[in-house]
Amino acid sequence: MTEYLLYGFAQSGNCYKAALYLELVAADWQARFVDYFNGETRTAEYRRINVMGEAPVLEHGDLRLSQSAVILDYLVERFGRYGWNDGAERREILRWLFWDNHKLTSYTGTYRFLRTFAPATDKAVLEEFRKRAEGAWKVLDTQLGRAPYLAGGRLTIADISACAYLFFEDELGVSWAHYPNIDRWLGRIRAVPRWRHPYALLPGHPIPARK
Ligand SMILES: N[C@@H](CCC(=O)N[C@@H](CS)C(=O)NCC(=O)O)C(=O)O
Repeated sequence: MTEYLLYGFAQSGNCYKAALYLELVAADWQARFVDYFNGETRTAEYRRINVMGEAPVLEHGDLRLSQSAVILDYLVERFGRYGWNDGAERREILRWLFWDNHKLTSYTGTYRFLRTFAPATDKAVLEEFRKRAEGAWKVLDTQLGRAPYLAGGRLTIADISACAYLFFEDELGVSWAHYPNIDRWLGRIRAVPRWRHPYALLPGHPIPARK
């Protein structure tokens, strides 16, 4: 049995945030596939695992955690990597984690879902989410023009969180060449030893047949 069990699936950038951390630190972990596209997160059994009905969930011994930012915070506590050295750094990391969850991942992930996975999407709704995602990408690009990583000079869980959905550029219909600071930052993250694309790290790609 492995030490860490991560409930997740390949299309989920939120699950990838935890998976990427575990992989980068060479943790003893494995994935437990969540069949999101067949409705598993909406079942009563899954709601007993996570009342929020979301993946990722991380199990470590008797502990069961949800919310990717909480999982990343816990993993920093366990492995001591990609975290903070003092209170000011911790607050800066938290600032970007909250921003990512609220503005970057939420709009980018929803836009990608509507564009790539939803059976039919109203054009105006799609355009609205694109506009909001682009607003977040501009903020990110500006910050990354000031420092190589979100919270300063080195990779932290803020970057591990914020980068997740941006590796799906084909499905987002974006070329990061239009956001040169994001482009260079994604290149730096890709170059970290043990980095893998979400579709290579978590089970469920391509999407299994509908039941
Ligand atoms: N803020 C949460 C978001 C998690 C989330 O939205 N997960 C999606 C998959 S990417 C999910 O499981 N959705 C299930 C549903 O809404 O039914 C986190 O960072 O963990």
